[in-house]
Amino acid sequence: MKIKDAKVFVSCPDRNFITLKIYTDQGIYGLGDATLNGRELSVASYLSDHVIPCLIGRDPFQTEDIWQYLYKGAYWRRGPVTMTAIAAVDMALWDIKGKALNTPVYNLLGGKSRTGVLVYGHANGRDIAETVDRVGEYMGLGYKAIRAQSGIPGLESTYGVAKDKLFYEPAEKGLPPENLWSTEKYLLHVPKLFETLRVKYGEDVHLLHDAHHRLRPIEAARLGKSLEPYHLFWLEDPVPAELQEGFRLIRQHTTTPLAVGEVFNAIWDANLLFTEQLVDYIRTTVVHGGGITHLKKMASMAEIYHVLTGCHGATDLSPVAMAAALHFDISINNFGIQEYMRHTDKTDEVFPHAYYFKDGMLYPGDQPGLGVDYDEKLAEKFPYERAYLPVNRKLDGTMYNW
Ligand code: GCO
Ligand code: MG
Repeated sequence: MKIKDAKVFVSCPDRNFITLKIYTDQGIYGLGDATLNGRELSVASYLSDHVIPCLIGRDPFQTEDIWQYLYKGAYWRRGPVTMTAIAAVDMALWDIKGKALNTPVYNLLGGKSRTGVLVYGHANGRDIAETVDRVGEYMGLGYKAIRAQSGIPGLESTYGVAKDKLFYEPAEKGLPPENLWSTEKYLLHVPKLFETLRVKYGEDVHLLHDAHHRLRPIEAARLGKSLEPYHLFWLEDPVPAELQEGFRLIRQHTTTPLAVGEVFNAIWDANLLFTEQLVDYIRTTVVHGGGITHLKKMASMAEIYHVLTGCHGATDLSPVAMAAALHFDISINNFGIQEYMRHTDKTDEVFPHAYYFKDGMLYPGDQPGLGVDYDEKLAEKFPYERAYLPVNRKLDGTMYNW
């Protein structure tokens, strides 16, 4: 079998997605997600202008060799644009392999290690009362794990608080919106949210929280410590993680489990975090982490150091990436949890998929390959619309992490 052609599709069924389709000379095609929120078109160009011409004529079964060719062959290594492009190719090739062998991708990765994939949903509200109600709604929908975020008194907007009830979408049309931030207000507020949640719902539901890279290590240590009585499943992205050593300080002070890595794109972003056991969950997912081929290696390294996976699964990962994540999640031993932010109906119609939600779990389905398709005709109705993630400033105007 040979790769005959490949095409990049750009569409906006409620949000922008970049989808790669690889065609073979035997009529089988594979799909890959290449979406990089707010920087979508650069990955589309990387694929069409630089990667696709090198794929034609290659054997699509050679996932390892093609991965190494694209990684080592570019000379310029790593980075989100490169790794997202490589990931899209890798996903599409695994999809082709599964279809050609008539089996779901998870069977090629080791088979099922569990019956289903535990997921967490996103509850959020403008204040504690609203967030508490939303957590209740998610429990009513069957979720066993729920991330809780709430607006902060004195701040007009903050990360994780949606305009819509069920769908949280951080990117906004037009140029980047500006948010204002106060770490002190945040640190005073969050423990009250989790205290209220535990009093109301008890200990049976897993609760998670995302600090979205907004603290410095000693502040994260304080937050982790103050959340200990409420037994969080995890505290996510307490600090920006370029400085892996920064986690040593947090770790010395708190037993709240730590999750990190949705913006990582390679194993080297996490090696110290693993070898010094500074985190508990690694959040890198297929689309930004070099595909299934590279994520398998990251997860295997994590396994040695007692780190579990908790793959990113926000709405800016298309259903193709979600499917790939589920095949990966169900197959590895050191799976922890999978994030699941629901896509809108329009997105789901453009990407018909076999995976489904039931009783707090996602199931990849048993179609050959990844079990996702792309409705090109329907997608044409939704052309690309420029959108950006917000930027963040401290109250005095200093540029900060969003
Ligand atoms: C999460 C993330 C997202 C990101 C988004 C950026 O934990 O789901 O932090 O909400 O902000 O994916 O594109
Ligand atoms: Mg996050």
